[in-house]
Amino acid sequence: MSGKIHQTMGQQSGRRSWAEPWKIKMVEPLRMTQHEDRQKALADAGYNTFLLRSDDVYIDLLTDSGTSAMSDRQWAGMMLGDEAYAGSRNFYRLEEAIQKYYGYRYLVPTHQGRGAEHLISQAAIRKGQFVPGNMYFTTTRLHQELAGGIFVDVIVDEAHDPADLSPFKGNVDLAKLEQLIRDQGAANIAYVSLATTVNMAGGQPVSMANVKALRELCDRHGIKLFLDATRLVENAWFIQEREPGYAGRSIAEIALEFCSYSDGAWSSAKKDSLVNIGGWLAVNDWTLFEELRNLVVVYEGLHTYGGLAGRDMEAMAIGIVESMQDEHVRSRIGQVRYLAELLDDWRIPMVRPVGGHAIFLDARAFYPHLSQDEFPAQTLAAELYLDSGIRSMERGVVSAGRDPKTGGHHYPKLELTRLTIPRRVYTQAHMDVVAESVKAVYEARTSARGLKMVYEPRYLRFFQARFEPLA
Ligand code: PLI
Repeated sequence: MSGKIHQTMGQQSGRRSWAEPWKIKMVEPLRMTQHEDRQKALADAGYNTFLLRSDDVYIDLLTDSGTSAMSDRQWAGMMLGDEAYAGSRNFYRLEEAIQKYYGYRYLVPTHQGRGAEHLISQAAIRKGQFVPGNMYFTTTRLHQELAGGIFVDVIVDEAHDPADLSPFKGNVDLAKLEQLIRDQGAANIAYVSLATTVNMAGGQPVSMANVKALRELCDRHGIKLFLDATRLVENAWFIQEREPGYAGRSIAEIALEFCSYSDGAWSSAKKDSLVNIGGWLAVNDWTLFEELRNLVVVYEGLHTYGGLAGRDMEAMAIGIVESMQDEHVRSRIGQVRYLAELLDDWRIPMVRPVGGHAIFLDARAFYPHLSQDEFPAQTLAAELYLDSGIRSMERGVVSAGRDPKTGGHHYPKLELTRLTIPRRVYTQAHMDVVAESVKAVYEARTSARGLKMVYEPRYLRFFQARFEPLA
């Protein structure tokens, strides 16, 4: 699985390919399907890729969450699970890994990322307070709103433009944040919520200069800064690649420095940390930790397991170490870029620069004849599945949900379909098949008719909404 990218992956001259720093020890057969099978499966699923059975999927690019392949060391670690109710040795191993690689003092494990989001939102938001963040994420914003907070997007404008080539499109616009503080008063800001590589913007990174400046701004106003560290490792890679002064620093060093500017973080370990389940919350302040430790026993489990088995914590501790190795991140992002280069050859519209975990196809550019009320990104995900059995997901108006005040749709500028690459799972040949299917769907773009929503759940509607094709 060598890559054709060499210049962009740091080689100086001549063709020197990169390859994954692992080999395959166990395989899982894939089922290929026929067009008629897929037509039926898609209709049964209400044209929502989340409602497909995975047995009906060929290449699964729904998400990189919990879908990565664990290493032999992680599987061996699973056998070392200490399933004691309290004080499992695996908790202490995980605590050590968090302290070493993320630098925070106190750890609260949770069953996954949204468990951690729930706890931090309940502990740190008072009803009516504002929560500025660098673009919303679905579960993050929902937990902030359920705790009575009001999310305010303070990301740089470039993030909303899929064609803008700025290197750090995940940055906070400090002027927007200052304005919010001036308008509402620092006491009415719960905390700043900073995502590392911004998922909904296309996996765009935050620069070290930006988080440093943010720290200073927060200190001036006495405001806390918490990270969503779910894809911090990928963010560190972009800093190493793009930010002056960081080319010679390791991913682990960069990640640790990044965290040092924050008061704490939460994470879905199902992404960067290479596990199928798990999450955490870690802070430096003892009083806040006490409150979180109080809440975790109500909603997740005892503070030394947080809804996880001992074996899950062991796999996570090992996954954290593996995720911070430069060669791992290089091949992970290299594979995403390999796919991007193939798509580029055919001028497929997508978010640029390409982010760390996925290709985000620009569904507006695919289907300029469809309005956002006809769900272009949902349509594109359906068309891709019909063409080849590849599963992607919508990241547009359906994911954005409704404004809790007005009840109307949020209409995000970005209307995207995400091809998310699980870590250490698919080969370069799979990427070739994906690219060819995207090309076929792009070539048939003028015949796409759009969808109407016929069932809408109350929360996080993109997971369970149902659609029908427009006549
Ligand atoms: O899916 P969870 O509950 O482990 O994590 C929630 C979550 C929090 N932050 C960020 C940036 C995420 O991307 C995230 C989950 N993302 C999913 C499931 C995804 O498909 O992107």
